[in-house]
Amino acid sequence: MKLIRSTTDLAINGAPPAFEEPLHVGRPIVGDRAAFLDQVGRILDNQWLTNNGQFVQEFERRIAEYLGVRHCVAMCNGTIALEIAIRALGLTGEVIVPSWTFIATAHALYWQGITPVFADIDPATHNLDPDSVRRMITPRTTGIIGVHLWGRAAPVERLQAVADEHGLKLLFDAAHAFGSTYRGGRIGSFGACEVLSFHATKAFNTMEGGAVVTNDDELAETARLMRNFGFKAYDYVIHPGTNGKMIEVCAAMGLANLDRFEETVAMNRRNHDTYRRSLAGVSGISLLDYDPTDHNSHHYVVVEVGSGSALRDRILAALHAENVLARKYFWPGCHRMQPYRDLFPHAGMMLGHTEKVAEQVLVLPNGNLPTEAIETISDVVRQMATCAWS
Ligand code: T4K
Repeated sequence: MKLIRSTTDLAINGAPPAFEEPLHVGRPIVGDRAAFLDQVGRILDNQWLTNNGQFVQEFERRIAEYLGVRHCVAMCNGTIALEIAIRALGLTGEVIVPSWTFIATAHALYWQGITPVFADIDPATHNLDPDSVRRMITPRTTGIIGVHLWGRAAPVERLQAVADEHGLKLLFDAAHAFGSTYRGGRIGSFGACEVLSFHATKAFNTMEGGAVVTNDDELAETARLMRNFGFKAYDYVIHPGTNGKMIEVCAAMGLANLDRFEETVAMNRRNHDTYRRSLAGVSGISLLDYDPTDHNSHHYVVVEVGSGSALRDRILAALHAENVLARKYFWPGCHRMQPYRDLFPHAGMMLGHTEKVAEQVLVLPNGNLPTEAIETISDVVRQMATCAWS
């Protein structure tokens, strides 16, 4: 990425863009490239490319050990892992989820004929509000999916209490939360199970990948069967299933990235500090805080723009003109996307915080960025915000 000018003039005013190449949110981190390439060579030599090969087994062992959980069942992506977890837990009817999440959380249910019912969030953390969850329970409700959004733990105990009171299953979409902790314990052991995504855009990636992690032996065994067509042994199928397997090359990428994960987190945290310093005191702009008492990969740089969508969208346009491809994840909220928009045309009335947050959020690039790039990005935000308020 080449910085081609400072931002005294904005590209939206006809100046050239600040960056020659686009800066992306979600640029993949490649850990130990040499180790990865070496492992790919071994995979080709082994002539064993998928179907529970030695790299997948080693990956599962290392992830389970890292998370302090009994089982890691690796999958081809986080969405299939969610679908398998939902099916393995026997969810039916309605399941309560936040609308303020990536669309996969809702689709994993709908794809299986289950209705996702959207509950509101706490605007301070962007995570599910257990009181709103309670209001959405009907006789058809069978479960709750909490999402640890931006890697910050959902209110685990309060959601568990709601689930217990009503005899519901609770699982967590931990797609953002690899390496996060909650009250000192690693995310991975909460609820009946937790589901990880190792997509290329995540802090820890296997290119494509995901996993169901759990301390429940029976659930893990069911998930293992389901990800491999229900095969128990050669020519012996004992369960309905699909193809959810992780391939060897993805596991090798994961192993190479796991060895460098703490470096990735340290880099993200430094970047976060730089953003915080650079954006300090800018009227109407605030960086969403991570809980300082818990560990977080600091992967997502989430800015909230105080005066709502008009200014947020102008800042976004200015950043895009500078070749900074900031995102407004997860605007407009799942409830405003199809098929849910038609299914629940009035859902917004129950989702006041979600609707407000969706108009405010801007996600900025993180990862392998020089300090000057972060300062330039922050300058663009500052100039646009200052113009708006003066
Ligand atoms: N639950 C939650 C809460 C999730 O956030 C996700 C996924 C899931 C479940 C499902 O897990 P997976 O089935 O995906 O494992 C991206 C990711 O595709 C998605 O994995 C992720 N969440 C979501 C938050 O972000 P898009 O539609 O924004 O992707 P896209 O193609 O626009 O790429 C994002 C940015 O990253 C772009 O600016 C380009 C850049 N990029 C992307 C890739 C793939 C690169 O620079 N290099 C790359 O290789 O969904």
